[in-house]
Amino acid sequence: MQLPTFLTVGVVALASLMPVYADHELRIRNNCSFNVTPKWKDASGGLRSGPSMARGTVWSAWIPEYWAAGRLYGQNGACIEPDGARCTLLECTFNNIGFNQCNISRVSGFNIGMAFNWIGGSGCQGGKNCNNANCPNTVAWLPPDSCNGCLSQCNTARVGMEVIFCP
Ligand SMILES: *[C@@H]1O[C@H](CO)[C@@H](O)[C@H](O)[C@H]1NC(C)=O
Ligand SMILES: CC(=O)N[C@H]1CO[C@H](CO)[C@@H](O)[C@@H]1O
Repeated sequence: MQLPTFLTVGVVALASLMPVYADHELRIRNNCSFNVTPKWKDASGGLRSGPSMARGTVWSAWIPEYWAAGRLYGQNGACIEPDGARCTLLECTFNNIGFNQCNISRVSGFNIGMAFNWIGGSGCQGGKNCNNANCPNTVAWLPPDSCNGCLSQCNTARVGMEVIFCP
């Protein structure tokens, strides 16, 4: 059914007035000696991109609550878009408000080291640091399917996340 134009415009206007519910800061720090471009997506969405980041720069994006099957990687020319095949991934699931889980993954490959920490939050588990292509399954999910405490959980709504490229 085709909605009348005035009704469609009204619905879109109403939606844009609704508050952005509970976003998470995604703070990215590039510590690599070369430029890296952060790329991220979720199960439903297209690929999003930050700027090409020089060494020592920090940049933030905001991702929505309920970020389901979210993933992020640092594009340095090695990653196949949109899913980041061949590259180190940060994978997260925020299916329910305040129930947030992330892990670094080498399942698709490894291009650069990556570390991950929650920003603030209460009772959060510690961050993870996979700074080389042989990092163990305590800090990253390894191929084909091995994780030994590599998940990190933080049950605080709106908690932020810091990702460091080349920690
Ligand atoms: C940045 O990289 C250097 C090595 O190049 C390392 O010694 C340092 O700890 C890293 N800093 C952060 C914040 O990860
Ligand atoms: C919570 C979450 O996204 N976990 C992911 C950790 O990495 C493995 C392997 O890449 C994924 O299968 C999980 O979904």
